[in-house]
Amino acid sequence: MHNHPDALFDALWQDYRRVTPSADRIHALLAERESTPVMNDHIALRTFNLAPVGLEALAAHFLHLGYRQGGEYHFEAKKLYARHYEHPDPAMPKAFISELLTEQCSPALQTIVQNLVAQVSPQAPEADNFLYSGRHWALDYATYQQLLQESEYAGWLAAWGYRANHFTVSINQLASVDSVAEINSLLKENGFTINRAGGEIKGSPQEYLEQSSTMADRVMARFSDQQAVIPSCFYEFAKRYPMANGQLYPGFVAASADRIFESTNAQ
Ligand code: OOG
Ligand code: NI
Repeated sequence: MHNHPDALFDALWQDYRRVTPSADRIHALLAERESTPVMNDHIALRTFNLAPVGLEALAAHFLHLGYRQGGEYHFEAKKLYARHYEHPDPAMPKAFISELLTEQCSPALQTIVQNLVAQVSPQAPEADNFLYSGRHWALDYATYQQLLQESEYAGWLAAWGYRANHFTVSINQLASVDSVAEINSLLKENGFTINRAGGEIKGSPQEYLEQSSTMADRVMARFSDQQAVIPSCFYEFAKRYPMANGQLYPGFVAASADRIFESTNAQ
């Protein structure tokens, strides 16, 4: 496992930008306007709740780096459970880790997913590079389609495996942009597509968190029997507000997160 968060986040970013060209372009657009580096609020990771790849196996990489467990979140309709992890140094990005509750899914999905996870070597999740190691299983296009029909999340995860599902720009740290509404205008002026599920701005100052995201890029992915253009990853933007004690809200908002998951849906 990595010994400094910067090394982990740099490696995650290099992998993510390769499959998310729009994030790379938006990052450049922002960096050009800013005199200090663009900071990340959080990243998100996805997994199945099966050994050896359950949420805890991913979280171990962050605990090793001095992160602590934060809030937990339930998504009943999507059959997901999530937790966030935060570092004592608030400049370090948070990690939002979710897992698919496979036992709540159809027997057909369970069989497919058990077969995928059985191909993961038991030692793999402890490797330095696990969180950006991609897919650990063979997957044909028809199986991908079958998973997608039941769960967009399962399809995405089967196709892309272990990597940052998104990075999130911290609007609080930007000098040239003050609000989610402003970021959204900038994105639209530059031709990017915003996730409109539940409205372009998710959350509110009353919930201490406002967010928006792009829709995932569509890029060529390789399956065992063919290649196909499918949704990859997206870019997110977050503005946090101070709570009564003056500290910025450190958590997530389940109702907003529920719609942000849909940024990887087929458009
Ligand atoms: C995570 C969606 C939730 C947030 O900021 O609320 C989220 C995902 O799509 O894997 O990132
Ligand atoms: Ni997010």
